[in-house]
Amino acid sequence: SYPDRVNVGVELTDAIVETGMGDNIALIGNGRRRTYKELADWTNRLAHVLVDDLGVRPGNRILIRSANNPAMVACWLAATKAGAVVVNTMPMLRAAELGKIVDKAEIALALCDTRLMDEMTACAKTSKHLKSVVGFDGTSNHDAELDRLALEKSVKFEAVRTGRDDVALLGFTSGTTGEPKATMHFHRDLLIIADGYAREVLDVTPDDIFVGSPPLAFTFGLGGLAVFPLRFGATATLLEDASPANLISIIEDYKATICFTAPTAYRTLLKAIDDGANMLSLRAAVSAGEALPAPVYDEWIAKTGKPMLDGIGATEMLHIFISNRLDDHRPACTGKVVFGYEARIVDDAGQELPRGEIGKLAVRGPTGCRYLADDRQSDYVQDGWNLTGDSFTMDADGYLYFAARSDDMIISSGYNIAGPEVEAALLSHAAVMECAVIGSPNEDRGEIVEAHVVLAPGWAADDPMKKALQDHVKAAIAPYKYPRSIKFAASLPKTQTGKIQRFRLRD
Ligand code: 3SK
Repeated sequence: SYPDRVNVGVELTDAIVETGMGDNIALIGNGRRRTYKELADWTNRLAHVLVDDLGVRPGNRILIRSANNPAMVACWLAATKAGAVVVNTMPMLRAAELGKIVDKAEIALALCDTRLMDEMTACAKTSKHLKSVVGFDGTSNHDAELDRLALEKSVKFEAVRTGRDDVALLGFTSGTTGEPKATMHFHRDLLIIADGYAREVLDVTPDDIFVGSPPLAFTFGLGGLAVFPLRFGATATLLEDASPANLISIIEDYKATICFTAPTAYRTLLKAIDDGANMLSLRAAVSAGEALPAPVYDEWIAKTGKPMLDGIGATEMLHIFISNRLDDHRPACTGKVVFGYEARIVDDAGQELPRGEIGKLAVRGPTGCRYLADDRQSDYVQDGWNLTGDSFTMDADGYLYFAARSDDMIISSGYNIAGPEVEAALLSHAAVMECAVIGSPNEDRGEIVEAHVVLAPGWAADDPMKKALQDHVKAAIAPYKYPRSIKFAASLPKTQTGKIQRFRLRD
């Protein structure tokens, strides 16, 4: 239980200083280390700018656009201290994708790393909501408007006394249709994921050093790379370039103890171990975002002897709600519910199925789905149970085993990609007459985006055309969504009413 008035921005900074951990290193990134005291001061100065200069008031929504770096964390914490509701966004998003988020959340102010301004200002030009875009220096050299304003401010800031059930964060997810949905999360939710999952499953201490690849804009990354370390006076290392090579060198250089990433990256880490890399500082390798293949788990255990913890989370639930444990982990198993959560396996009518039978996963607990103004709320939450869109089985002892995604979402290297959004991008190319996008199983990435394309007359179905279509998609939407596989077809399978039968393409 938390007090009625609690501000998660304060809990992760000033409150840590007050417990005597002010000199602990909070953040490492862009070649600099920041203590908790420095982070508290930095975020207080920024909060002053937001309130005094930019007119931010409690409940205002602020978009942050950045790669993972200390400045992004500082902006997020400062906005939270000012009582704002934050929408963190990925650096790869294009103006049109940012525009959908800005419109949905009715955002008037964006804080943007100056290196990523182009798409943000392009978005502002066409948006009726976005009134101002203020640049910050993601390299932490304090060489942008927000930083210059902050330098003149006091390091003392009276944070807004937000209610524990006030919304602090809007986590965006694109859903199966590509139409973004915003999930509302309270101040207390952000504390609960740390005091639940991070405390119970990871047993975090101030000596821990976190590292990982998920973007802070994805609640998997925000939890694993900011909330969890900062809740316990531990250290977060933030990588703008989270390529496996970089991840490996950070683990080795800083002797990281907890890693958050997806199975694809763990495969690369395993190859690096063969080449002499030392991963033995990691006391927990957290894998989520897609199901962890048993061979990856087995190889990790064989090569490191350290736990690899598969878990499942969802933006709707904020973070991981089913997980293996440090002293109880097994291959091809997602583990048991995290403290405070319940799970059951149900049929299409919502009736609980006997243990061992495959059905829909239904969960409930202290965090849960609250979509912002969205009819899809009643699809996700039924009778108080959250339906995550995954099919699972549960054994007699409560261990849960993933079977499949129940919906059309493509999950590739931990990214959730909505097929219809890729289809829309392909269809905007003159050569494409019809197309259907599916997820195709792939050993390295879990799934890859595969496009089945019917070309308009006169266009050649050859490799240069594939490349042209891939480049076209990369330019239209976030590049990671591009179809790695393109298959040309004379026609697509359809129902009598003309609906494309994607399941036949999958088969
Ligand atoms: O896999 C996901 O979608 C997820 C979302 C939020 C937090 C954690 C995870 C694994």
